[in-house]
Amino acid sequence: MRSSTSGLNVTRRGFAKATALAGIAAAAGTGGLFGCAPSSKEPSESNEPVAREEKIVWNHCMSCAFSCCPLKFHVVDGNIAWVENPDNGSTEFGGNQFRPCLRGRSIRRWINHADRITQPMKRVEGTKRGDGKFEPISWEEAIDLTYEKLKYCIDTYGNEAVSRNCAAGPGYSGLFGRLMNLLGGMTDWYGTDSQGQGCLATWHTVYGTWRCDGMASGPYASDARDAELIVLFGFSATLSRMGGHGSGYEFAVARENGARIISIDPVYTEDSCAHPDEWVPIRPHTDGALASAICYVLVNEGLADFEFLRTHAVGFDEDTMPESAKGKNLSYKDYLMGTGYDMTPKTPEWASPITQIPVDKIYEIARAIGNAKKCYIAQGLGPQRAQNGENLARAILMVSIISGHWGYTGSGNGMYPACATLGPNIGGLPLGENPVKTVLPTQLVADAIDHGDQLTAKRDGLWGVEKMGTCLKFLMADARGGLGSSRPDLNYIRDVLRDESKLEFLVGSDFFMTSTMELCDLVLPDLMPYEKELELKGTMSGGHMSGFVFGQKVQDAPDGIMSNYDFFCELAKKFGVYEEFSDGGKTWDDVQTANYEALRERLEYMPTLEEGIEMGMFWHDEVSKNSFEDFYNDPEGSPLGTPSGKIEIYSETLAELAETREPLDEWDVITPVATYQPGLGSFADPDIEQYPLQVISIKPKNRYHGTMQPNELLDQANRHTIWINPMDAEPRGIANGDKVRVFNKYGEIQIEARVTPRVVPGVMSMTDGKWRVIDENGVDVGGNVNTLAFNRPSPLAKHNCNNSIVAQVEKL
Ligand SMILES: Nc1nc2c(c(=O)[nH]1)N[C@H]1C(S)=C(S)[C@@H](COP(=O)(O)OP(=O)(O)OC[C@H]3O[C@@H](n4cnc5c(=O)[nH]c(N)nc54)[C@H](O)[C@@H]3O)O[C@H]1N2
Ligand SMILES: Nc1nc2c(c(=O)[nH]1)N[C@H]1C(S)=C(S)[C@@H](COP(=O)(O)OP(=O)(O)OC[C@H]3O[C@@H](n4cnc5c(=O)[nH]c(N)nc54)[C@H](O)[C@@H]3O)O[C@H]1N2
Ligand code: SF4
Ligand SMILES: [Mo]
Repeated sequence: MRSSTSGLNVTRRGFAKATALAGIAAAAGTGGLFGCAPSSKEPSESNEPVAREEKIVWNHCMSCAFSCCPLKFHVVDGNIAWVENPDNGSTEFGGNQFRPCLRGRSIRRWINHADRITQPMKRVEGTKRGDGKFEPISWEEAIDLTYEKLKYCIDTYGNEAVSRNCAAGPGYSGLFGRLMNLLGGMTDWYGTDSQGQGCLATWHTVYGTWRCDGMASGPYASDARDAELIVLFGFSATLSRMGGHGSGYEFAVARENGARIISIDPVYTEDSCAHPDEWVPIRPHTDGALASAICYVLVNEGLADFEFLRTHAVGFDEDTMPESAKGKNLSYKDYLMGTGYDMTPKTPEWASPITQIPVDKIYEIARAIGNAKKCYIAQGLGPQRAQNGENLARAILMVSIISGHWGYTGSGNGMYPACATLGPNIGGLPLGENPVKTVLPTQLVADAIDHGDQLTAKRDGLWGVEKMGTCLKFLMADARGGLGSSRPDLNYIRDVLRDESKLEFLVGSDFFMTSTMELCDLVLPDLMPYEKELELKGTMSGGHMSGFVFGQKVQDAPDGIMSNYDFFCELAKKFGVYEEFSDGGKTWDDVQTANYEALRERLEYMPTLEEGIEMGMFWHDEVSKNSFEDFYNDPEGSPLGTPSGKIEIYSETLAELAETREPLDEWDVITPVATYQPGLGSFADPDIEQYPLQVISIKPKNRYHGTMQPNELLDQANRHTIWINPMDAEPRGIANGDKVRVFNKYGEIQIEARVTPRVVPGVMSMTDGKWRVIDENGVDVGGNVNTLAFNRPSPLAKHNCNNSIVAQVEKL
């Protein structure tokens, strides 16, 4: 049973009844259903339907970080009855409307789910992390326990032994970091699970610096509207940006405007179906070979933009090589033509057996790109989430650069389309200075627990220090999944966490007992945005449409939940730093209000907070402009941030890193130009003999990774299956709907098979994020793909290689 603090008890039946009554009232034409009419408190003496109070409350869908669609909640007598999409914008084809997808529209099934955790839960003494045995404790006990453990770890092991886990929770606000910085700091991390390798690629090619959105700062997808040709490498926008203001829709508009759309993906995704010009099936991890061959044809046939390469880039050919590398056949042209590096010309004939794309098709794509006046080239984040991800992402960038379809409005820069936004997160309080200098790549958190004292800058990519001085002993996993479902090699992580001699304390905060929460010592329930008085959030879109939601409390939270902010305030009191932590006693609403005022100073056209609340949401059309356009128009006057100020096709920094980094083995390859590297976990992995199929993942339609899994209706609508090509299924006797075991040396999952030609032979595809269920044999019968992935990080970014999996499949 779920109860609200207003004293209204809502069972599921009662809830359905209230909704039905609202329906009757509406049908009977009873006034006051919309717009806060007073509810009838008197029992009705006649058979007249009882009017219920119905009002519309704006908030946003927190499901996918790349959209945050505005939602109009219809609230009847204090409870969500249904969700409507906003009606602002234009319904004409080519116009934009914020249209939430199925997850947003059915969000009440998640918000109101009976499995919400409503009390702090402590792991039962004598059980191990992951055993799933918890007992409820009071908030006082939870605060005391966290205080004791954190203080003990700081006093005993030092601040460097404390950290937080990175992952995707859109509600994350950095509060633990702020508290820790007041207490002497903690080990921080860089990167994301989304685009670590890609960010390194753009850093060393176009930015000259680390940008957390390094891949996602390409032009909007709406730039593609007047493109002649759109080439997408592993970008399933229709799946991963499902809102009406998303890239999927923008590509549909471009298609209707006459663009030819080529989708290069091992999976026949919704994008390939929706824009049926062309699906070019590719073997995973081989985009580097395809991209090199495209560039080879562009150069060989005179279709490259040689003038642009001369004025805007270094390292294309000998003439534009930096002094340090002249005369050594180290230019990109040398790599392509086979006069340097591996001395192999990167012809389509060379790339075809690697990529499994026919030779003629590669020539045809290259010529189409080379001859197009306006070509929008973009890559998704799936391809770079691989062991050879940095080089692969850079190679795709090269297609844009070499063809000259880079930097102007209408080109895609070969990057991930940016999201127009008015400020994605209104933010919390400033983090402050962190006295601890150790910064880990996100991927290495489990390693830092297991053997942090052996991690180094040279081998493991630490920032700030040459070597870490300790293992991690205290970890905060607030508003994040990560360790239990989203990081590679979940069995390794679980083993590390179950050994209590390693991590002393793991605190998590979430709405449900997720796979990550199950591994915690203490689980703290949190308020959802719909239960906070004020929830300010910018939408993000793949197009040019920017919105801002002035979210209001939709309904009361289940009894007993304390917000994350209030929890950290209480913890700060224990440590005697409350005043500093809360910036003089600010409430969360105060913080949000102050941050909004700061945003308004930057964006003067935004309404006042009061006006915004009245409106529910505000939006405007951003002018599409390629973020590199100034450099494109004037490379000398507006140089890039790279050491040379130009596009670095050859990077001296990478050449140096190739010399100074300690590779783990011969698979850890860093090269100064973008080269094709086969990569572990690909068809070139020696393990392929034993585990002959590659496994990659796509984004689930019914979840945001693991978020929203408890919405059973959506779970049924989008069953959790693994896609297998008939050529692989038939010899194994696997038919559609069969239960299969998928296994390799890292673990085993059990899952339903979907036999379909929508995935290339030799590859299986499934969705990420599913919560694990470990049976008595250690098999993940929940079916999380990361049970099969390896823990080893990529060569340069030292990030997660979730798509680098080889495995075998058998019918159960
Ligand atoms: N429905 C839904 N939408 C989401 C999310 C969600 O969980 N659910 N998550 C959000 C998040 S956090 C992110 S980061 C974005 C990511 O958004 P995207 O980058 O669009 O999605 P990915 O699933 O990372 O990968 C995209 C595609 O890469 C393909 N792919 C995999 N390996 C290769 C390869 O080697 N070569 C080529 N050419 N293609 C390959 C996959 O088949 C997939 O179609 O999505 C966001 N949107
Ligand atoms: N194999 C494979 N692995 C992948 C990927 C892949 O494509 N394939 N994709 C990767 C990508 S792109 C990403 S971003 C990661 C995502 O990795 P995760 O972060 O693990 O994603 P979620 O499962 O959505 O977990 C986020 C959790 O935060 C909680 N949360 C959200 N908001 C709040 C809040 O306000 N307060 C609190 N307390 N909790 C909140 C949600 O309920 C949810 O349980 O996974 C990565 N892992
Ligand atoms: S596209 Fe993403 S943010 Fe928008 S409604 Fe769907 S899940 Fe929610
Ligand atoms: Mo992501």
